[in-house]
Formats: sequence, C-alpha cells, structure tokens
Amino acid sequence: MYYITTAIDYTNGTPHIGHAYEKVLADVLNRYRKQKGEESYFLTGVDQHGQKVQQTAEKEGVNPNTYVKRVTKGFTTAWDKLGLEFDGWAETTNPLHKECVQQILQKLYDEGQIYKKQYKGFYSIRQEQFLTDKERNDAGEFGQEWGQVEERDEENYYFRLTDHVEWLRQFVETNDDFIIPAFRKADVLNAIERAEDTDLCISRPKERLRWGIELPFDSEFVTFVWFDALINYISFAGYNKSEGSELPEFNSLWPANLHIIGKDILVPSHSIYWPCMLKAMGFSDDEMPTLLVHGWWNIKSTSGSEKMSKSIGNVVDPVNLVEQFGQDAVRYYLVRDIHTGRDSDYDIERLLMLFNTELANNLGNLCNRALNMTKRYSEGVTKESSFDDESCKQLRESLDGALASYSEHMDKHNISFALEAVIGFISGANVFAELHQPWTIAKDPANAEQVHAVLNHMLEVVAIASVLLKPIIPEACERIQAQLKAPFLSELKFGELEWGIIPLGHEVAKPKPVFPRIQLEKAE
Ligand code: ME8
Repeated sequence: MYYITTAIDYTNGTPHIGHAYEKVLADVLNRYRKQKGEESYFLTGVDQHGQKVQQTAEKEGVNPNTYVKRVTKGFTTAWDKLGLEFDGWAETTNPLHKECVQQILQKLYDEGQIYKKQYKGFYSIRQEQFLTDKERNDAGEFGQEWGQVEERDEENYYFRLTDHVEWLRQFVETNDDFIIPAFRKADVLNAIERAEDTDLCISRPKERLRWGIELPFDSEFVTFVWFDALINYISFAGYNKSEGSELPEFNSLWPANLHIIGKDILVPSHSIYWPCMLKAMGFSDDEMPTLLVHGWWNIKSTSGSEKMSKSIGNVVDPVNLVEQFGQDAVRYYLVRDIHTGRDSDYDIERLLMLFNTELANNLGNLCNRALNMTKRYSEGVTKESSFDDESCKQLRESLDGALASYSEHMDKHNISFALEAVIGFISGANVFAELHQPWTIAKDPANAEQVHAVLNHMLEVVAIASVLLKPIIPEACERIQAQLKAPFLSELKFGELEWGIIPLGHEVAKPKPVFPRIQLEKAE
C-alpha cells in the first residue's frame, strides 16, 4: 500500500495556508494514487503536546486539554472545507498513541539506549531544545531564530543519538531516494556533521512542562514533544497495536512512501532524530521512509517577500479563502502556483487570475460550449459522424502526450507541471473549436456531420479533463461529470483513459457554469 503522511500541526493557533498547502498536496497525491488503481493511505493530524501549546493555553487561561480540543476542531473544520479525504487522523493525546510512545521509550530504556545525566547549558524556549556552542553565531551569541534563551542546570534523559550518526551519514550518502528534492541532501549532511557528538535530550521535567506523555520509567518527566510527535507516523499505522485494535495493519503500510514536510522541519527532526529513532527500534535500511520536502509560502511585502507569521500579522486563513472563492479555486491555486520543493509568494491576484483563465475561461468555457451546442445542434445526444480531418486527428493524438506528461509529473509529485499538461490539452480543444466554429457552420444543415464530429471531440476532452483533474479539484469534476451525465467517469482509472470514453448516443445535460468567474472586487 502507498502510505502518505504529513507533518502534524501544532495546535497552538488556527491553520494558515502553509498548513493547508501541505495537506492539499498530500490529498492530491493520495487521490491520484487511488485513481491510478493503487491502494493508498493518507494520514494527517495534529501535534497537541509541548511547551508551545501549554503556554498558549495558559495565556488564554484554560487548561491545555480544553484548549487543544477547541483548536483541533478548527483544524478538522478547515480540512473538511478544503475537501481533504484522509484515511487516518492522528491526535497525539489519543491513548493509543500514548501507549505506543511509552512502549518504545521503555524498550529503548531497557536496552540502554536511553540514559539519565545532569546537564548545564542554554535552552531555547521557542525551539524547545538545549543549544550547544555550535549554535552560536559569529558574534558568539545565540541568534534571534532561537527566541528567548535561558541557562538551565538539570537532570534529564538522553537518547544515544550519537551511536547511530555514522550509520545515518552512510545511509544518507548512499540512498538518493531518502530525501526529495535531492538538493536538500547537502543541508542534511551538514547537519549530521554537527550532530556528531551530541545525544538527544528526550525528557522535560514536569516542574517545567506538564503537558506531555509521561516517561514510563520516571513519572517526574514527560517526553520531549518531537520524540512524541514523530512516533505518530508509526503509532497510527498500527505499530505494536494491541489485539482487536482498529488501527491499520502496520506491515501493509510501512515504510511510508512519503513523509510530506516543510523545509523548516527537515533538519534535525525528520532527517536526523527520526531515522536514528527508527534504527534504534530495529528498523532496517529498507524500512526507512522517504521525505518529500516542500517549500514555503511567503507573503509579498514592500521589501520583497517575508515569512508568514502570527507576530507580523500577515497570516492568511484558508477557511476565509474557501468561503470567498470556493474549495476548487483554493485547492487549485495552492498546488498550481508553487513548484514542489520551492518557495512561492502568496498572491490573491494570481489566485483569481489562475482560476479565471485556466478554469473558468479554459475548461469552464469548453464545457459550456460543448454541452450547449450538443443541446442545440444535436438534441443533447452524441451522434455518429463520418467527418474526420487533420485537426480532429491532431486533437486525438494530443491525448497521448498529455497523459504521459501528466503521469510523469504526478509520479514525481510536481503537480504544477502535471496541471500544465492538462491545461495545454484543454486549450488545444478550444483552439480546435475556434477553428471549426460549430456555432457558425451549424446554420447550414449540410455541415451536420462536421458539427457532430467537432462536438464529440470537445465533449471527449471535457470528459478526460474531468478525470485527470479530479485529484486536484474533486468537487468541480463531479459537477462536470454530472452535467455530462457520465457517473461512470468517477470509477475510471487513469490507465483506462483513451479516446472514446463518451459513447455514441450518449445524452448530456444542459450546462450550468461550473466555474463562475470571480470578480476582483469580490476579493477586496
Ligand atoms: O512543525 N508554507 O508543526 P507546525 C508552507 N508540529 N508550509 C508551512 C508554512 C508556510 N508558510 N508554515 C508552516 C510542526 N508550514 C510540528 C511537526 S511532525 C511529526 C511535527 C508547514 O504547525 C511546516 O513546514 O509548526 C510543517 O511541515 C507544517 O506546516 C506544520 O508546522
């Protein structure tokens, strides 16, 4: 089974479009796999423990449990509005997860892979970690990225990360599929260099942090939030599940084909802690997951482009966007206007422009024209025709290229390029319509054969596009397929796509605009 996960989001605020992008990307890839005929499983969820969450709850004067429940609801509501269809949902306060984390901790402790020591050092509250001298900048200070830093002298439990660092270096060097895109590998190798002589502190004394999973071998401590959170990828996949549990069969899912994460959490958590934790648990090299690292959505500002952040107050709410422009426009934009792995600037005008030009004017227009004219000139039914010419042949032949390009890019997780292939195919059909002008030639009954052939070709492109675009804009494609009166399209796998999926004698419905154009004023 193809197994896709996303990062689990901290429940210390509402989701923004960076969170939404990652989840939509995963949803698109999961739907794509399923429509290919593969079995696929998509796990997402929320990271509910840790200091950030405890602090925000304290500020609001509520207990963390109540706070987390409320914020989690905000995430599930947002994901519902975006049409995400996940197969599994991870909440780190779930007792099943807690049990799994504690089992792993106990086993590692029993094997001597976790030990206790006194440590005096500097601690970053924002990053929830101890800092070493390697984290100091050229001026010998801890830079702003660490936020408030304080000196601490305390006993804690440590995971023998350093035992696995040499293995990790070799693994990363020799496994080109571990990190996508490949250009991120250098950052990881550099970070491994820095991790060489430091074990990972995996506990927090309860007097500082109560909101976490208690260490099974010392009730004075809770688990470091990253140690807890990373385990979600296996705990919710059924790792060590107890009998009768409804969790999936672990062996059918693991290893994950894609851990989809943002570039900020590649190092050290996902590329150092996680593989070393798995290695310590006994997973082999063949059982390591693949990391798909996406870029960042930034915000355009007068000085260029800046990070989205609550403190700057430039965070974009995906729920507002869906309420204003609909699910299709938002999903389409989020995977169309960024190249997977790279950054992009969020720009509302581009959202509207892409929706209006590529969906409303291109696909919407083709769909409207094809259905309208089939009603008007062909009694709403596709009719046999003996007409054929070079342009018909070319349009039919363009399908092969579009399909090949679409699957090649989807297989490499490059949704934007895959969409270009589909949009090009649809544009070809609009050019074809302009060439034949069925609305003009239909006035002369002698052209009936040509009109029928042209309309059949246009309808065919609409039908094929509705299958190819379904993983990206499922709602709109369902509306198109309903107007084509072709429910069988929703069952179609990509491999079954070939010219001629709308049979002759097939009746279509009257069109209703699938993509009503969005006016700019509406956005303001
Ligand atoms: O890091 N553009 O949670 P988180 C694109 N709980 N992606 C963005 C983004 C942006 N502007 N801002 C955030 C955590 N993200 C941990 C993860 S996983 C075991 C634990 C992405 O809520 C970010 O890169 O801070 C990450 O992948 C995800 O949103 C959650 O971030």
